[in-house]
Amino acid sequence: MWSTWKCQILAFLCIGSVLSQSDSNLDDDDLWSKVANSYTELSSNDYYYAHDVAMTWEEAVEYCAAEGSHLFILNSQQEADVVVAFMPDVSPDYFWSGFSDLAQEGTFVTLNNQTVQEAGYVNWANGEPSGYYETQEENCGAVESTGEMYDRICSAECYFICEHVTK
Ligand SMILES: [Ca+2]
Ligand SMILES: [Ca+2]
Repeated sequence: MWSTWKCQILAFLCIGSVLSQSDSNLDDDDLWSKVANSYTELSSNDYYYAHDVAMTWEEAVEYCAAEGSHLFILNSQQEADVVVAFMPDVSPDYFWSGFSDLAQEGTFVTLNNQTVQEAGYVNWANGEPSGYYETQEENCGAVESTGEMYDRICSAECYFICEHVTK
């Protein structure tokens, strides 16, 4: 439980200047073409970038979208294995992932509106999803460097990994 608290005190960076308003009328392919070189292809046509700034879950969703990407979504054990190996050695060692139960309490869906079961990877940590931390709701998805899944307070500021699948 201390790691949730620790995550919240990582609020040391301001993202306001990172997302450029002028990019808002570019489509995903244009956005992606600007950042593709900085991503790592971990499996065929599947690219990732681990951002070393801590943001809230919704800010991280927007940040990835501004790169023509999405918060990473694990679709198989094989993908989990390569992404976990790719995770930088930071503390706390978990990363925002593209799933939440913001729409319907208790039903965790990905940013593509698939349940996590449909997406293909379910590996909750012991006692997760817990729903609450003390009195605060936990609705946003994170994956630890063990590959285990957590729900976390959405306004906590955490590191995150963006994923881009090429067509
Ligand atoms: Ca994926
Ligand atoms: Ca939790």
